[in-house]
Amino acid sequence: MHILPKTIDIFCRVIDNFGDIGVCWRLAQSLPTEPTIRLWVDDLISFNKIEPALAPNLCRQKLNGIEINHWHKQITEWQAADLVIEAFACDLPDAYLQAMKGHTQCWLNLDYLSAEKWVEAFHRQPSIQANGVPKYFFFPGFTKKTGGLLRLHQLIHNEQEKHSFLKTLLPAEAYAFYQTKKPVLINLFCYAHAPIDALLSALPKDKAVMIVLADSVAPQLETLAKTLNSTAYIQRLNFIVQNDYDHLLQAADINLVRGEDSFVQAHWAEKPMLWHIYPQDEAHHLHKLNAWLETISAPTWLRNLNNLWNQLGHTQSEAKQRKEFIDLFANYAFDTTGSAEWLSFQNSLHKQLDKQPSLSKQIVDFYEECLKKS
Ligand code: TRH
Repeated sequence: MHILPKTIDIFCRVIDNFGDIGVCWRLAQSLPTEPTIRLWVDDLISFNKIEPALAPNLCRQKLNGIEINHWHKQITEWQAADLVIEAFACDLPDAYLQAMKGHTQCWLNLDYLSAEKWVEAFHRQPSIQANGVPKYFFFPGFTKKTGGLLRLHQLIHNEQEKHSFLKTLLPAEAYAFYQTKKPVLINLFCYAHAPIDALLSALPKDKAVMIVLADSVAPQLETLAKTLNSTAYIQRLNFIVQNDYDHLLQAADINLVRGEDSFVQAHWAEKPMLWHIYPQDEAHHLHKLNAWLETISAPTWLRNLNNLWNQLGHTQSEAKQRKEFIDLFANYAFDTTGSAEWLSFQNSLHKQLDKQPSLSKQIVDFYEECLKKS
């Protein structure tokens, strides 16, 4: 029998894009339902993009059992929770830090995901804070010595469910194309510098392909497709609800994902995936990318594909590298033998990750440990 906190506060500051709120919203919904969970978010407009049921003008509202609060500077009175999750070192208000004294049993800084080795040594380490409450580093990750991953459950179980989901997601004309041509469905989510021209050039001429993407992603796609005489069916969608995006990950044949949250969730979809990682100074993101590829024991072709997907658009890429990407993607995503190998790799990776307790379970277990220590 677990001892659960009575109250959990999750603090989220939106830096840019949708990953910060994407992770926090997913985490809030994946924790046990018994405690009162309050999610404090400084930017409800971004939140509303991934969850349109949320009213961005309300200071407080309840959604899916979670109390959502607009976190702003004018709040002076705080009641601290038993378990406090500070997402990505977002700096809690001074008055809240004071309210934590003698009340909060467990305070976690939930860090960004990285498969780099050093993470294991820092995971669960305390750092003493001025208010006397120990704060622990909590790192999500792919190995036993990390906090695990946010878990996406099976949402689409069979062809019929896939079709009924796509029927509601896609405009009628696009769904008719999907039904009749049975295209390879690519879910495309990447940053602006992705080598879209190379992607289009890798698509087969003898197979139908459909690319589904959100309105703001790869704005040059249609123009490039015209220039390259691509026959791919391109369907743009308004930014969709996070839950629909999760379904799309499982309905697609290939997931091209980015950031942190879509990247993690794509692992559970068991489909060929490429990661377009958030670019960082001094190309640190490439270390992170390769740390992930090393951790999951990716075969060489997959390491090359991911590295090329991230680097081609960035530099004045050489024709040789472009050709390498095009050949690799064409072979492994579309050729029968190659795609079977990729699928089988993702299946085994899924099995391996499935053995690891989820991030939310590890957080709740850690709370119990904190109680024992106090
Ligand atoms: O939006 P991102 O690029 O966020 C990134 C990462 O968090 C990165 O680590 C961080 O440093 C940077 O922002 C500032 O990509 P990510 O993490 O995949 O988050 C996107 C979220 O949006 C995810 O929860 C899925 C969701 N989503 C929708 O709900 N609807 C959509 O149509 C799409 C395309 C995504």
